[in-house]
Amino acid sequence: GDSGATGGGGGGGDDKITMGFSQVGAESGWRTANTKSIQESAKEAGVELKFSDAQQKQENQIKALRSYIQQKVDVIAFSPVVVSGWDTVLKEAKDAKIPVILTDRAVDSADKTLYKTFLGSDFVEEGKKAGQWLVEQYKDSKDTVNIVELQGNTGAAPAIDRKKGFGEVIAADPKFKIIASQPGDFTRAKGKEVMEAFLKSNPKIDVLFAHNDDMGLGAIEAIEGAGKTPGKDIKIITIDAVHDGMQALADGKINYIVECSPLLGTQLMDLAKKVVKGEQVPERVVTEETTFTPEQAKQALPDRKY
Ligand code: GYE
Repeated sequence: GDSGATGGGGGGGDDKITMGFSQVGAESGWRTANTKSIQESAKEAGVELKFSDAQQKQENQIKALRSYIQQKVDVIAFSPVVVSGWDTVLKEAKDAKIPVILTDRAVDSADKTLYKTFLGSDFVEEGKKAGQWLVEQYKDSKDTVNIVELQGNTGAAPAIDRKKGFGEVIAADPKFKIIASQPGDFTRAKGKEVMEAFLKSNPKIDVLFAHNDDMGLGAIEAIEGAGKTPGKDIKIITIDAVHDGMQALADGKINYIVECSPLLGTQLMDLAKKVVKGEQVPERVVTEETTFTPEQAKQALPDRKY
């Protein structure tokens, strides 16, 4: 490599840069689409990608980051499984002069110089949109609305922020009660398992708020298994809008989906090239997203890319 003024690494020659990317895992349809987007965009952008899957374990991510530092990649990007506990390894990257880009999920490090930028969605806003739909749905009713919540993996930015945004909006009316809230780790299997437990201990559940489509899809199996009709007996709101979620929405089993885009690859490669050149980048890049009703899901499904 001839990195010279481009700093950092010993990755390829000429303009070719090497990126080390540590992915959370393969826990959901969202994650699969995100991985594909990053791999395809790297190819298109001529970025040499070293990719590793941490299977939702922070220790695996830290190991991957250390190995990228050792290999002297030009830039590191990663989607942190939880928000806390990154300062030491981020400091190591900084000392090695390797720029870091947070992708999709944030860290809670007080020292903002440990990374160059954070590209991803506004998860608080997503939670708020979910809450706003609910408030609108029940605006003419005075009865208590019993809500159960399936959270993402404990300590993850989207789990913390979606819970916060949703909670803030529904707090405006005391008729909304979250009667149970547990992590379902963003997976279908855990979503099903936790929903089964919710159904056993709570005879009257009106609404399920699941932090992603996959947990909602698992919960649908649990609800059907308990002899109830998802979307009718229990209203379901999820976040992501991946294909299987959109199909369930079109089929009336989910009532509302807040979109969270996994297609971050192109923007990530653009940012990577800039930070490697030492150019200024915004410290926060927020993805643009929408919401879907069943009718809108039917319209959108044929053209959805994931
Ligand atoms: O919503 C979920 C995935 O971090 C935004 O992680 C991402 C979330 C996404 O497992 O499906």
